[in-house]
Formats: sequence, structure tokens, C-alpha cells
Amino acid sequence: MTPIDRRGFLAGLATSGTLLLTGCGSEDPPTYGNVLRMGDRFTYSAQRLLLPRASLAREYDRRDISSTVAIGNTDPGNDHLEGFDPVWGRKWAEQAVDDFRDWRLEVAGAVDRPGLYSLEDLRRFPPRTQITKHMCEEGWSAISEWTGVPLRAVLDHAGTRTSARFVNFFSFDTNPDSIDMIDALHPQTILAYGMNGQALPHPHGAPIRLRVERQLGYKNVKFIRRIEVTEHFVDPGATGLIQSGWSWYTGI
Ligand SMILES: Nc1nc2c(c(=O)[nH]1)N[C@H]1C(S)=C(S)[C@@H](COP(=O)(O)O)O[C@H]1N2
Ligand SMILES: [Mo]
Repeated sequence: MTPIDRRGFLAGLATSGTLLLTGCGSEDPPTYGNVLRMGDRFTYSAQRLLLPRASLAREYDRRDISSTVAIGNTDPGNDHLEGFDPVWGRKWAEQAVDDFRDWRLEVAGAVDRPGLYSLEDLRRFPPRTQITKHMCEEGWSAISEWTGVPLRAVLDHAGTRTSARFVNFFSFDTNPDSIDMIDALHPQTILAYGMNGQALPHPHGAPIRLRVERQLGYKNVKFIRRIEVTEHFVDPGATGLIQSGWSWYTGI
């Protein structure tokens, strides 16, 4: 389909259903305009039109939990691995020694109360536990139990402005990424500090990782140190995944 056909197709879907399409541009992913990113627009528009905004990813039973081998950059403190950041990688290694007692999550940007949160602070929010299937773009999947604080609670606490549209995540390795407010406020979107009943293991993203259950594996940023709320889409640059051809929106 050409982009024009897609637009017609989506408009058709919208008017035949209960949804009203108010403007063709309103559901464009922020990466729209880059010819390599045409597919993003289709997935994003289709999902944003067809799925209720708070539709939940499937949750499983304890007996479904599979043993998961951590993949990706499993050790941000290892300077031989791809994705090593000389400043933040060393900091991560230092903080890991005493179970991240000195770690603080920085929350900044379009918020009225920017601040720093310790793991203890995050554990004081009402937690959410969910057993979900992680689906890696490379083809494997694994079911695990994740416990953490709903991202929404932290965004509320920090006084996120109504003008905010994106939440950007920065990790201790070079893996910046972002999600839109619909995913950020989704009830299953959590900053996980626990996995399968234990503290989040180092290779799986300690001290905290994002769980964004309606997107593919690589959107689940591990080893988070900073969150920045923005009113506009920010391309994270050379180390961001979209520059190397990965879709920004990978709804499943
Ligand atoms: N910071 C960071 N987050 C990351 C990655 C990474 O290399 N660095 N890899 C991603 C990919 S491709 C996947 S599939 C999952 C893997 O999570 P796991 O190691 O817990 O299985 O983490 C994602 N989050
Ligand atoms: Mo992945």
C-alpha cells in the first residue's frame, strides 16, 4: 500500500467503527517523515485507532514462568561490551557493589517537581506485580513476573505537566529510548525493581528497568538512571536505536 492508500484504509476503518478520525495527521508517530520509517506510521496509527487506550497485555499464571536468560548488554560495567559508556558504565559498577544504595533516579523535564528517587523511595509507592511475556524482536520470548512502581505514579508525583507528550529514558549503557504518554500512563507500564520474586538481577536491568508490555523487547529499557519528560519528540542521536533503523513504535 502507498501511504495514501493506508490513509484511506485507516479512515475507512475508523468511520465503519465507533472511532472518529479527527485529522489524518493526529496519529502519526513522531518518526513520520523518514522514508525508512513508513512502517511505523502504519502500525502506530492502526494500533492507536483500533485498540482501546488501556487495553491490557495478557497476564499469565505463576506456573507459566519460564527461566529467562538475560540478553543484550548484560553488564553495563564491562568496558569490553558494545554499548559501554565510560562515565555511566563505571558509575553503574560502583553503585552495584552496595546494591544501588547510592543510586538515584533523576526525573526531569516537563515536570513541576523535578527530583531524585532512591530505590527505597520507589518501593514506597503502591507496587504492581504482573506476569507477562517478553517478546524480543529476534524471535525468542519469555514469561516472567515483574514487580515495580507504575510509571504513572512517578510521573504524577513529579507533577508532570499536561503539555507533556513523551517520556525519554536514559540508561547506564548507551541505549536511550522514549515512549509516548499513552504507553507511559498505561496501567501495565512499570519501572520494575523485582523479577520472579527477587530483586531485579543485574543482567536483567538492575536497579530498575522499564516494562512496556504492549511493545517489543527492545523498548524495555534496562539499567535506567534518568527519565526526562518532554513536550516534543526527541531523537536521541547516534546511540539511539532509530538511527540504526529500528522502529520507534513496535506495538504488539
Ligand atoms: N539498557 C538496555 N536496555 C535493553 C537492552 C540493552 O542492551 N540495554 N536490550 C533490549 C533488548 S533487545 C531486549 S530483548 C531486552 C532483554 O531483556 P532481558 O535481558 O531481561 O531478557 O532488553 C532490552 N533493553
Ligand atoms: Mo531484543
